[in-house]
Amino acid sequence: MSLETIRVAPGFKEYLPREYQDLVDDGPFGRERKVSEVGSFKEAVEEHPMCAGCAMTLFIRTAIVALPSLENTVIIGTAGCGRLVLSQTAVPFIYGNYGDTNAVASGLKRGLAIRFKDKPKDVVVMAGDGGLADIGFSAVMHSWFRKERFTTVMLDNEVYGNTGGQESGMTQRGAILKMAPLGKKFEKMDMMGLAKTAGVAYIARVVPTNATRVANTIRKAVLIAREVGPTYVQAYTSCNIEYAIPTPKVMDDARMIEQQRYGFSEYFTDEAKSYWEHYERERRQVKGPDGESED
Ligand SMILES: Cc1ncc(C[n+]2csc(CCOP(=O)(O)OP(=O)(O)O)c2C)c(N)n1
Ligand code: SF4
Repeated sequence: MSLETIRVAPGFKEYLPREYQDLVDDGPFGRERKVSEVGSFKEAVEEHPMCAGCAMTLFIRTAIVALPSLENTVIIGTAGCGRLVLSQTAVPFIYGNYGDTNAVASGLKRGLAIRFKDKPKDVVVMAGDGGLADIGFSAVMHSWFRKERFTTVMLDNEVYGNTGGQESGMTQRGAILKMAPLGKKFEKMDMMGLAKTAGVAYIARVVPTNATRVANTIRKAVLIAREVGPTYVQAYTSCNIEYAIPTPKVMDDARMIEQQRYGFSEYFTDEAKSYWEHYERERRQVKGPDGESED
């Protein structure tokens, strides 16, 4: 989406509906948004048909608001629960075939770099653990080895949620699911370790218990991908349906899993680290001491 598509011709604004005026004046485009603003504008994510209480929705909503440049971002998703929200956001969305996301993103990112030489266009893959660690595994790994400059976000609910509860490579060993009634026999895949081996520039693991942290992680991942190389964010986005987590307890589960085995962690290559330190120094000079985060 280009800002040009919402800009109003001089003299016409007062004749437009109030909500269109709001979109131009206070909408999410053309400026940095804070997570505390979620709910004060509706155009980033309006509505979605996901299950009540689904933590994946919460994560995606925060991640979309945190994108450094909404109007210059394309999201690639695929089959799986996440696309039910992703296809309803105000960010252009491409529905890749299941397993193809990182191949589609590679071509798109390269094409955008040729077409828009002077304007950064960000590409972000957001897909489930089945889509990325199982069926799309090869395309993910090769995009990382090729150092493609886009961000891969895994919505890790540790199950195939959309198809009713099959185990994925990211399911914990021993987990019993509707379609894995004997319990998973193998360990959860170490995708963060594989990302490191493949030379991914920035790798982070996060749980949506702290919206500011999610936002800062996504922003960092997208900006580092823009300038340095591939980035990977692995987010625990529990499936309350397949793991039978009572809706009011979804965040209790998230906090417990975070404490037990999914604590926030991040890794930078040397190049990514020095780029990020430079970025934060510059930003502090413009915005003051708190420039790098919303805390
Ligand atoms: C090539 C292909 N194989 C299988 C499917 C069927 N399918 C749709 S969604 C899905 C599982 C989604 O699981 P995951 O990627 O973990 O996302 P979640 O729904 O858990 O968020 C599968 C196997 C498909 N759409 N295309
Ligand atoms: S099936 Fe699970 S992951 Fe999918 S929308 Fe429902 S709670 Fe969320």
